[in-house]
Amino acid sequence: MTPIRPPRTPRRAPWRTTRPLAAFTAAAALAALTALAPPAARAQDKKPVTPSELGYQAGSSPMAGEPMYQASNPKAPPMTQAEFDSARRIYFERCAGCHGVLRKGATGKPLTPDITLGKGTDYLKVFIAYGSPAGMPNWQTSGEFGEKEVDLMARYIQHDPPTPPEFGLADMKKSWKVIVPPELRPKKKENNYDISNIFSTTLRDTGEVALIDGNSKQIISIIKTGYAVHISRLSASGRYLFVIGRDAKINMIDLWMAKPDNVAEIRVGLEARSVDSSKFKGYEDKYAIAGTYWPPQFTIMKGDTLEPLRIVATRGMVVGTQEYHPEPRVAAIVASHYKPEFLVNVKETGKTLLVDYSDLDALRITEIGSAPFLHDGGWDSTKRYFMVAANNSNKIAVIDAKDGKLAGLAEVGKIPHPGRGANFVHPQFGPVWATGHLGDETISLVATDHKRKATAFKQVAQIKGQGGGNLFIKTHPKSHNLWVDTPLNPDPKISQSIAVFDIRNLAAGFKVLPIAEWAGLTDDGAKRVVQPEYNKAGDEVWFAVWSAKNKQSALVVVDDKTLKLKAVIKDPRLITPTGHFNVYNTQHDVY
Ligand code: DHE
Repeated sequence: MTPIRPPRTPRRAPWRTTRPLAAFTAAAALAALTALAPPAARAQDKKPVTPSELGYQAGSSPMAGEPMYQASNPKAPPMTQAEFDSARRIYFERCAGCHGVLRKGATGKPLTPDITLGKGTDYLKVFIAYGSPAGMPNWQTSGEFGEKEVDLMARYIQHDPPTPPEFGLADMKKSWKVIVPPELRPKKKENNYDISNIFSTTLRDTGEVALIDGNSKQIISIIKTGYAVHISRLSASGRYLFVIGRDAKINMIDLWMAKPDNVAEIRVGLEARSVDSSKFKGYEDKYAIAGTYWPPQFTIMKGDTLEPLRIVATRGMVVGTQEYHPEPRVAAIVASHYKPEFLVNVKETGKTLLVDYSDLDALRITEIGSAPFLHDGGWDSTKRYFMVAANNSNKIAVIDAKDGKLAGLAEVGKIPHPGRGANFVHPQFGPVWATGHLGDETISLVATDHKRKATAFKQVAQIKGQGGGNLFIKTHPKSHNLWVDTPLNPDPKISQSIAVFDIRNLAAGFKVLPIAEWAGLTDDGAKRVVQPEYNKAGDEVWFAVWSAKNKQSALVVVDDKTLKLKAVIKDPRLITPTGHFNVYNTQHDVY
């Protein structure tokens, strides 16, 4: 399953049975749905949830295949080991993204036995079958589950949640491989590529990255990486490329080799999304860091070999409520330019950890609470302020990396999703950083000049884009264009095109470029246009046209000045391209 597929779209699952929903009537469903949630939650349930928001959050977890201990609750309806294993697999593939690994609740509601046992099997079956206005998919009526699976899941969630295994130093070391030791690596660049203009393109469903020469637009090589690879980041020197998969596997690629390839790899957990490397003066390329969704922790590694050095758990108290959270996942990580620190954003607790790596034996961590759930973000133009989306709170938290404190908490639109955001100088408000939103069509501009006290770190303007379902937004210091994608919008016209604004006259609205159409793909299907990314010179913009695994995809390159098509890159090896990362811009945090 692709994580962004709207769950309400019927699709035949491998475990699906075809028997009709005999036992439930719509009236029974309604009664059960109304009664399941406590009154406060019911009020909140009225908030409409778009399929895009839902599908995006409810990504499949790679932990479905992990063996886990079956803890039977004697009060829960019995299950055989085979039933338990099958339900657990479905849970991790379909439910964990929203309800959490330990079922303590995240975007979805908690499903622990203290809540579910009192409801009973019949009751839960109705909920699973029909879904809820709060966003629970209608698993049976959409055709995703058969009656058998609904019954299985209703029984499963009354048992104690199985806990996936921890993943400590010994496990990491078992997975760690130094493929080419530092002393055997090139002493100088051994290829003729302009490596600062290489793009690392995620090939999501094949677990690979394509390295593409930004100048010739030719594929240099396709490199095997982790499962459902997520992002690429560069070392401070620009020599090493770090790629992380959803399965928490990190690949370290040496761009100096005659043909760039993996020189080290490691797994730092069972599920992950973020990786970076130290950038402060004197520590360039010295350390790498990766955060994991499971176990909830981050790991600091040697920058040239990925040898794991320090593992730090992120379990702890949630900001505000100060309740314990057992699985706060690590979201975006960035390396500070002001201090020898990593900024580690912890999703569920709503905290940014400033991790001082100058002494790994006496690790100092400054904890800054803002709001849940911290997800993605980027630097302001001065690289002093890290702007991170608290997506469940509709806020942007501004972390001051120089003074080590929260500089502001800006109210923005519904479910901000900036990627790394976009910095430009607004004709009226001065320097601003912009984010789009998954949940609405607005683009929020947050002022970042601390000297303009009245507006600093507040939303100063909102502009309207094509629609909701935005994931990434981009500009470049040399450009006056602002590019806004909408790959999760349910309307194919919108998900297959891009909006471009002229920053000098935002009030004039946007132009729409039909990127997917320009790609000239003949297959039908999704063709989502995703993630604008500039080349090093800042004069062309690259987009992925992301089709299904068995359909043709492409990369489309647009001339930033003329807004005309410049190139289409097609190759049978470009399967499910999603993100693409220009070496220079990623290395220097240019966006
Ligand atoms: Fe991402 C960044 C998590 C789904 C493409 N994604 C991130 C980051 C996090 C994250 C925490 C920030 C990393 C950092 O900066 O260190 N993404 C998640 C999820 O939990 C989620 C919602 C569901 C899931 O199961 O993974 C999710 N992400 C997606 C997608 O469906 C996308 C579009 C395609 C894919 O690869 O699955 C996708 N995410 C990306 C990209 C970035 C990213 C391209 C980097 C953006 C950048 O400009 O840096």
